[in-house]
Amino acid sequence: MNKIIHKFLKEIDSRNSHEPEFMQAVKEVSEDLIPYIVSQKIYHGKNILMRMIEPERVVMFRVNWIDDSGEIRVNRGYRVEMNSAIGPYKGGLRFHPSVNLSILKFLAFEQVFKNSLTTLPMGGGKGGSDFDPKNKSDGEVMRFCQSFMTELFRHIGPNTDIPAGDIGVGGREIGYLFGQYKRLKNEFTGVLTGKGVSWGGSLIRPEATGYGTVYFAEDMLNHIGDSIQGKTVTISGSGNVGQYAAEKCIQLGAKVVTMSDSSGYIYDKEGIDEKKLAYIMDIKNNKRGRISDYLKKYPKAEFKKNKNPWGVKCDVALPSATQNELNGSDAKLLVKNGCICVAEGANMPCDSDAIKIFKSKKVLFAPGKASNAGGVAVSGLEMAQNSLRYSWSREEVDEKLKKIMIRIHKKCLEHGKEKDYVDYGKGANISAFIKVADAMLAQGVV
Ligand code: NDP
Ligand code: 2IT
Repeated sequence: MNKIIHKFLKEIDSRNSHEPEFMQAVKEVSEDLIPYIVSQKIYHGKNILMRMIEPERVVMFRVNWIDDSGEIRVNRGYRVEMNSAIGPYKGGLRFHPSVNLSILKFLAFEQVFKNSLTTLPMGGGKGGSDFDPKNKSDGEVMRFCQSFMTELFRHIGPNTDIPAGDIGVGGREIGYLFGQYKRLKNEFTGVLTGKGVSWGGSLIRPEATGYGTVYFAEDMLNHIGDSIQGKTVTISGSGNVGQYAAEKCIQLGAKVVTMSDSSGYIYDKEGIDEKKLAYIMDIKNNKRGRISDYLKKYPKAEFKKNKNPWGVKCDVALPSATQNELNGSDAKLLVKNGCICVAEGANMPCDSDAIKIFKSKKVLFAPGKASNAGGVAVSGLEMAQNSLRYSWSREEVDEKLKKIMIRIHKKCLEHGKEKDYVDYGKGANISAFIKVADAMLAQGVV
């Protein structure tokens, strides 16, 4: 079996060797899927995984815009349309200086599997730009978004490709992008998700990824007869996912002791309560400040510059910032300090060494495509509400989100259950694969 996997990855590598993040994601999925495919007559010999790895379409384009000093700036825009077997392309847009094709292909590839797990009819895609929204005025962000959409609009549509937010793209950016799409097309449609509630957005969409991640951690803990109540939790990131993961942990009676951003982490040993979290939300969302500003109001907390929080003792860890932010040494430290559960809020935050360590030590480990699927699931619910020209209440959406997370957990058990451990990664990969592969086979070689 190892030989077959090795040969397959060698072929993929010869085409994509300059894309390390994409290769990392492909390797992780292939190691679970190839043994399964080989064992199933309907999938074996159809080159089905090879077809899933090649994006259906990639669009790259120039984005010119003018900054506040009158200077002309040039950025690069992308949309990776990975797979449309089970629905229109769906996935976020990331604005961050690190964005390149490798990162967007890994994200689009993961999105195909994640969207399949949600049980909703959504294919997978991802896009973005190397534009850095940090330290830009609202006017600069607006002009960039308008220029970005002036090219992107011809490739997307409510039945073709429906982008949403990701790192650096929140409610403000979605507003500017939607405004420009509407103007260009003269159409008010659900072409983006994460919209404002008064103009077609869904209640709970901002909360959904973070809440869903905590619901999934709770599902894993419940499965072993435990719960998150009373647990100490470390969280990385303090953006959309980190903030609402913290909020749900607090609501469920857990103690959140860390949050971070790219400059370091804060450790509050007394716990970040609702009032303190509201202060963090104000710093990050309104003032667009740094996590270290937390100490201005809560000086008893500590700020560790340029460090990640994985050395802090915890029961549950929720990495919710970015890819490869938790490596093998971090995983060893977490295990040594008694961590029993890791649920990825971010996409691929744990590198492959870290995942191996969690599995070998039987730590409950949820891959992002399962645990952070609540965000795109509520995006799917936003699309449904837009089609119905109707909106559901907070309670209704939250109830649907909880049920979807429980269903994803069950799907992971179906193919990931081992003697005394659940391999959630394997369970997620196989369950997600089956739905997409069956649709691809039914639709022929296209
Ligand atoms: P935000 O932009 O709202 O927040 C990102 C957070 O992560 C910030 O605190 C940011 O710090 C930190 N961060 C970003 N890049 C780095 C880096 N290279 N090193 C250290 N810290 C970093 O993004 P989201 O919260 O939306 O996204 C976080 C993760 O969750 C991403 O992996 C994203 O793909 C994933 N995700 C998001 C979903 C969503 O619905 N938004 C859905 C599913 C997954 P700073 O402010 O200093 O940059
Ligand atoms: O990674 C993700 O799932 C997202 N950024 C959300 C995608 C979406 O379409 O809501």
